[in-house]
Amino acid sequence: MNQGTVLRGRMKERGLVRLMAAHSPLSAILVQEAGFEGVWASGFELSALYGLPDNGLLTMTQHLEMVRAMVARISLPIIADIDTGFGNASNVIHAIEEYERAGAAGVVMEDKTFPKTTSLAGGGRHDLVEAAEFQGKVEAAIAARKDPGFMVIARTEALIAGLGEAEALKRAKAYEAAGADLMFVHSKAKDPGEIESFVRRWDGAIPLVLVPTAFPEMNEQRIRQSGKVGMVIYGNHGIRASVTAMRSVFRQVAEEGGIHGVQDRIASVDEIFRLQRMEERGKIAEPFLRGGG
Ligand code: SPV
Ligand code: MG
Repeated sequence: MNQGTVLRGRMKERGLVRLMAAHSPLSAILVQEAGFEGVWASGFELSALYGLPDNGLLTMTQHLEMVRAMVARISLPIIADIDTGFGNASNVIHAIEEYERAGAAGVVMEDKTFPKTTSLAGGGRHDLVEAAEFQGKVEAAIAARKDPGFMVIARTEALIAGLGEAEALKRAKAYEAAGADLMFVHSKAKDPGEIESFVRRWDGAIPLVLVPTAFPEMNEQRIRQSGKVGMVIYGNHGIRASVTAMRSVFRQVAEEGGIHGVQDRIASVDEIFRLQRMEERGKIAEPFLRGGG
């Protein structure tokens, strides 16, 4: 079954599905083991992994390759963050074909101009394309998918760009009319009020998607209350957790002049072997190994 269909099924069952960000197959494995319903192949996380800002610097190929590598290691549905769709409707068609073929469950595409500015940065230029142009891109995505289960999630950055709630609602309705399966509305307001107000006024038929990074007090219990949100994405907690953990361990080793003090607070080598499924893979190859090879 198509992975998008799997995720749609989980959403129906649970009301709300939870996606955690990953930037590598290993982090995706950890997302799966933690019990989330899906993986968010975040552009922000992958950019950070390369030590670059999330401003459209990575290519589609780089992101797609990472999605392929994740798909090969987990069974959980993966929603790919394709930013602005890498260009116009023609680029979107190509991207959808590639991401669907790669095994993604769907994509999120946002209504910014290319190159976009990362959403959570203070200030920055947040220019949006005309709603009609973005409708064309959503329609192109829908037309390009082979399996109707593949999810096309439209994302408006109207609140991020400071254009106000009326514009955000207008755009969201336009993208729903273009055929989007879900509507992601992003906000970087420190208070959940902005998003909660949008959610209250949303009268569309498709579920909403939220990323509560800027307003963490909006937990799942609170998100569920409206009955209008089908997906919550934890956008960058994988890369942030890894930075905190690595920094702390690296500093301790540097300060203490050895690794003796960190042994008990990091994963064991055996644990990494387990995550690599080393034993299993060794057994698979064993009958075929001949001679000294
Ligand atoms: C990402 O994780 O790449 C996102 C979410 O698009 S955010 O960074 O909050 O814009
Ligand atoms: Mg992104």
